[in-house]
Amino acid sequence: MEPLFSLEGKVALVTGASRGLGQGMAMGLAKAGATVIGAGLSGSSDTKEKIEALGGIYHELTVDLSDLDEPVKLAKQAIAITGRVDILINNAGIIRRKPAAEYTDADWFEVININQNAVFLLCREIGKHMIEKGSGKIINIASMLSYQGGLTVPSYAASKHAVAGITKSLANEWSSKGVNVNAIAPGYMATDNTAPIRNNPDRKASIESRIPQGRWGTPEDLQGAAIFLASDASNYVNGHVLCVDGGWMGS
Ligand code: GCO
Ligand code: CA
Repeated sequence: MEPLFSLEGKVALVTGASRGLGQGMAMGLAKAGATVIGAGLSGSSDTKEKIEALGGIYHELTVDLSDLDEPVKLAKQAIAITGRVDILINNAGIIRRKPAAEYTDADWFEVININQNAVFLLCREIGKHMIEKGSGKIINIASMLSYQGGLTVPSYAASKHAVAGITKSLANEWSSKGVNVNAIAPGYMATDNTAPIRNNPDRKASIESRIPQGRWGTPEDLQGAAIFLASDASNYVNGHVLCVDGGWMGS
């Protein structure tokens, strides 16, 4: 592999790595040579098998990021495994689909806690460690709803706008300290998150008709962007939100 993109010798912490986009990005980083620490809810996951089948090294940590004591603990546990974390992908996220007037307090706060508050706390904890060693790559997972309001997903849209804000504000502070903070904004991806809208024929057709590539994205579609933003190839890229969306944002 072109050395600029190599992650040989690097250690990556990926949240929500047990399936979907997190699993796809974890596999991408492993293919580029990184040791991956995947954090997720307890339960079955085939990420370890998949990464080991690629010849990669994978460590699994169990975490429930709805508990805001967990990010600090997770950061400590992850750093303890090899003594370092060079790459952080804040991917774990949830969504609640309901008209705003029917939202419960939990529909608001649980999404904000996982998608926004836990993201900041993990950035802070791992960021401190990266600042100390003078280098690091943080990749936050944003969304098309970092730009748009979406339909009946108000806490998700708010949290994803916040992810873009966290990314830009930390980039302003940490770019001079060797820590690159960027985000990936996936487009409409065929994962659990979008199953309800893919199961609604009208919504599915209207989304597909707006995607210039004419298809839903897959976890593999994020691998190139993740490797780029995790590697030396992006050393002069800071505070950027990279849309990987088959053209959605321009359409
Ligand atoms: C929606 C979708 C989005 C996607 C994705 C878009 O209802 O508009 O579910 O929320 O999940 O984040 O990038
Ligand atoms: Ca607690």
